[in-house]
Amino acid sequence: MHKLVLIRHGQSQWNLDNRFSGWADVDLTEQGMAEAKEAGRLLLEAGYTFDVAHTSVLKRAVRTLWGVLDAMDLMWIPVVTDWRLNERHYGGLTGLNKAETAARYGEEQVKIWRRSYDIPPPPLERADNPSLRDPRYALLDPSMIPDTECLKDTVARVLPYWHDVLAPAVASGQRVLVAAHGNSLRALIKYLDGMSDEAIVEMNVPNGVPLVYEFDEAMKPLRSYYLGDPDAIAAKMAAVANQGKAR
Ligand code: DG2
Repeated sequence: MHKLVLIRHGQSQWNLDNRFSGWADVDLTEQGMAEAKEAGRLLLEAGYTFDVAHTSVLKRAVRTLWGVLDAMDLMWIPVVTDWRLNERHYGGLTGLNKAETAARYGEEQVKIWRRSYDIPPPPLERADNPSLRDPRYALLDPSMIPDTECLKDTVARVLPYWHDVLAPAVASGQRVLVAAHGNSLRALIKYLDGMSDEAIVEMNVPNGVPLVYEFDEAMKPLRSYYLGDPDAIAAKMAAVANQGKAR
């Protein structure tokens, strides 16, 4: 049996401020780093170890990975960063407050922008897209850099990373940890769990909680489960869902 551990980064400054983050490179809060360390402690206590770790090119995920690995005394393992694990690009919503956006456009519209499978938020003007001038994307063909993304678009870049990089590593017996984001993980989870476009709408990923997947020898997912207190995890998931409510 093979295992894979996924983790959404701990609380970021813009999670705390309730702002759409997407590709904006916001850092963790103190609570976010504490969540990362706690996740590492839980993994260690449950007997997990890792041979390799993968994360996005955004510091909230990278720093979460550092916190988990530090708590596990595994800072020496190889770490791969890849833009395909980045958060879904939030387009013209990037930086806006989610509750204020709901008050202005309605909660239904914000839920469509946050959770619909194939309706993207309004795009950034191409010329205003800061990622085009960001050195971390310099080697990327500019046509790959989005101005906005719906979950379907995110699936289209996350799944090749799964098929080409992550799944072969897990299948070869490597113990793999992935630190990523709410929606890049929803893209992967949708695929692994065979969820419909409708079912994924109601699925929210809590910050800083390890999610374990078990696979058979043919890499068929057998089951998945979060590590930690179920009530606390349910409360974190509900808090994510409620971020789109007008307050
Ligand atoms: C959040 C997810 O991404 O937001 O981009 O604002 O995981 O990087 O904090 P993350 C963002 P929602 O889709 O849950 O609103």
